[in-house]
Amino acid sequence: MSTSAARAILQLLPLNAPYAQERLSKHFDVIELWKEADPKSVIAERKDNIEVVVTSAMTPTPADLIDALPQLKAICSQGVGYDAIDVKHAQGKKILVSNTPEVLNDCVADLAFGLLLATARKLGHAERYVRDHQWGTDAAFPLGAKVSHKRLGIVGLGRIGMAIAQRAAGFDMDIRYHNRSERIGISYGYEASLVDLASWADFLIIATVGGDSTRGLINAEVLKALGPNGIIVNISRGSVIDETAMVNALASGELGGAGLDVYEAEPKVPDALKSMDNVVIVPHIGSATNETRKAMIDLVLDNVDAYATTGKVITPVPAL
Ligand code: 8YV
Repeated sequence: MSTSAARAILQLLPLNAPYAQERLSKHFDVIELWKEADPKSVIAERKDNIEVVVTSAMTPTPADLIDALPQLKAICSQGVGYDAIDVKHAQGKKILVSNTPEVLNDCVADLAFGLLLATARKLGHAERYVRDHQWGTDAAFPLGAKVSHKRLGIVGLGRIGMAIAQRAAGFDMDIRYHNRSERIGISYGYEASLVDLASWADFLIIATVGGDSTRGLINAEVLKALGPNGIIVNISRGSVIDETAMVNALASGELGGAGLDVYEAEPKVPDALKSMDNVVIVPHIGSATNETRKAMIDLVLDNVDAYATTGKVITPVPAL
């Protein structure tokens, strides 16, 4: 680590691309904080040079870190979600914050549909049934639920929500959505009441932002309205669903099934979910494809380059 007075970048996590470090060090002296034995003293020593922080959607970037960096001008994050970054605090100090929207829409929407199909058609359970040598035994495999031509409710009709709706149209599904406000010019039906949407829907896919504004949005009442044949899919943030209420509803049969990519306290997954056959659980892999992760990393690097050369970022997080 160089102690020069060069413009420095504080990188909180590795960017898994062989060319990333070379691109970052084009404009900045790169501090690879995850390699440091004593990160706090490194920050104290270099605080007057650090202009940029590189972080990710799942890497905490709190106000006290932001306050420890008096020269900080930009926070460039890998990921579309920014609930782990104190964006309001940063923006209050005129610090730019960028994320990586759009480039992951397809893969996250594909996984949402994969989880819906896997849960409705019991793919995880069926896989275990064959691997556990039950096929051909007396234990008949239970029937699943049809997906095509069913009613899909989307909670959070943003970029990823729209990509999910596009896929649902391919399955001839009826689509309605709930947002904080109705979107103009959208052909899908708007439900101002989340409970009404859940009562109407066969399946509910959660594609909202995370953070305080949506914490516990999907509560026991909404889950009850979705019902014993209903299936919930979550590819946004675990905090959006009241996880205890969901586990109880699944255990009592009040809720039919769940396909989950995100959890309240990742990587911790409630043990109760692990023994349920009507639940599909995967480890936050929404954007985890070679193509999409490369595109996300490239957009982080493009944002850093843009800041270094123009003082602006390409994909700023909206003002909160
Ligand atoms: C993570 C995500 O970035 O983009 C988001 O908001 O949650 C994911 O794409 C990814 O899992 C890396 O942490």
